[in-house]
Amino acid sequence: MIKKLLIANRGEIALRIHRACKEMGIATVAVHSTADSEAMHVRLADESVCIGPPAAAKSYLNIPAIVTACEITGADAVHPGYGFLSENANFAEILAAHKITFVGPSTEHIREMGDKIAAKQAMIAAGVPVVPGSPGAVSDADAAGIAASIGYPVLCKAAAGGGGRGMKVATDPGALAEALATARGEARSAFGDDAMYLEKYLGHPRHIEIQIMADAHGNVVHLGERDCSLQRRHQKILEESPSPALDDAARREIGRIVTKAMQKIGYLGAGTIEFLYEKGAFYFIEMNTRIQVEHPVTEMVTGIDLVREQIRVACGLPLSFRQEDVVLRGHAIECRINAEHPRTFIPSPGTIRNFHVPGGLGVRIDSAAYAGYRIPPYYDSMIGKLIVHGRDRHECLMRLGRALDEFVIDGVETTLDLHRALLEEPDFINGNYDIHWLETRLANS
Ligand code: MV4
Repeated sequence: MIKKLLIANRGEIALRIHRACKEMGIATVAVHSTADSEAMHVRLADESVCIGPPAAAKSYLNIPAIVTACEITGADAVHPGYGFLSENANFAEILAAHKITFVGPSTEHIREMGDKIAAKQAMIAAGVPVVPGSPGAVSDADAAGIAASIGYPVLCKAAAGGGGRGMKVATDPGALAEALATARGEARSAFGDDAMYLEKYLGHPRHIEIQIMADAHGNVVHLGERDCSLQRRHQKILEESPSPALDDAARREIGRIVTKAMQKIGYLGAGTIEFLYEKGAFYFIEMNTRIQVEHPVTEMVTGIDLVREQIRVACGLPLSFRQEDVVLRGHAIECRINAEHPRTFIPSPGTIRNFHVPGGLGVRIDSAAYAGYRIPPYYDSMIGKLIVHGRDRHECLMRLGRALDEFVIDGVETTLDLHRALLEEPDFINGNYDIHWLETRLANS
C-alpha cells in the first residue's frame, strides 16, 4: 500500500486527490511553483515542495524537479491529476525506473492512446465501432483516393492531435489537398509530428464519453456516460450524466462493448472512451488515460469515489465494487466556473474579493479558490466546478438554478452568468443540443 503520495498538480484537482488520500490514511505531498506558494493545495497537504518558477514548463511539467521532490520527501507514489504530465508516457516510465508508483495506466497504454491512429486501430481490433476512415496514416499522394472511398465531407485529423488542433474539413474533392496541407502544417508546428488520417465528417453529433475503471485482476467496469456536447472552441462548459440522448438499451450496449475492449487490451486504472453519437450510432474517436475534469458527475450518479479506486488499483488492490454493484441513480450536472469574460471568453485573472459558494442537498463544489485568492495568469482559467445532483433531470435543473443564484464571486469576471443564461434556453432544458449548439447560439445572441 502507498504510504505517501505526491500530487503532481495544482488547483481543484490537487485538493480532490488530497481528500481521497486523507480518507485512505495516505500522507500527501504538494508541489508548487513560486506563483502558487499561497495556494490552497499547498496549505492542505501534509508537506510541500517548491519545484520551480511560474511557467508550467519549469514547474508542473518539470520531471526532474518532481522526481527530486519524491526523493526528498520519500513519496512512494505520484498522482498526476489531469493536464500537465497526466498523459506523458515518459514521466510514467521515469517514475517506474525510480520505483515510484504512477497512479495511472501502463506506459504502453498511455503511449498507444496518445497516438490517435494507433488508438483507433487498437479499438477496431477490440471490437469497438469507429468513424469510417483511412486504415492508417495517409500520404498527400494517397489522400484523394482514400477520401473518395470514404465519401465527402472528409475530416483531416492529426495522429498527435486532440483538442481540435491539426483538424480541417474538406467538403469536396477540390478542397482536400489544401485542407490536408493546412492541417498537416498545424500538426507539424504544434506537435512536431505531421502524421495525418482521414475520417468521414459527422455534421451534428453529440459528444458522449464512457467512464471505465480496471484493476490488475482482470476486472473492468463501466460507470455510464457523460454528455459533454456543450462546449466552445473545444473547451467543455457543462457536462451531464446520464445523457439526455441515450436510453437504457443503448447505454448497456456501449458499456458492454467498451468493457470487453478494455478487458481485451488489459487496461489498468481510470479511462474514458470518447464517442461521437449521431442518429443512434456510436463512433469511437479518442481515449483519455487520465482522471478527467468532469469525473464528479459520474461520482454523483454512482456514489463511487473514482480517485480512491484509481489509488487502489495502482497498488494492485482489486476494485472495491463489481459491475452489478453499479447503480446509476438520478441525474448530475457540472458547470465549469472559469475566470473569464462571459462573452469574449478572454481569461480574467485578478483577485477574488467576495466568494460565497452554494450548499445544501445535492450540491458539490470542487474548487481551490477562496476570498482574497489571487488567480495567477500562468495557468488555465478554471476556478472551480459546481456539481449538482437530483433524483431526475428536472430536479437537477431546478437545483442548479437555485445553486447558481446563491453563488457569489466578486473581483473577477466568470462564466456564472453564462450558466444562468443556459438554464433559460428551451433547447438546453429539453436536452436538445449537439456539439455545435452552444457556439451557434452564442453567435446569434
Ligand atoms: C470529429 C468531428 C466530426 N466528425 N470527427 C474535435 C476534437 C477532436 N478530439 C475530435 N473532434 C471532432 N471529431 C469526425 N469524424 C467533430 C469533432 C468536433 C468535436 C468533437 C467533440 C467535442 C466537440 C467538438 C467540436 C468540434 C468538432
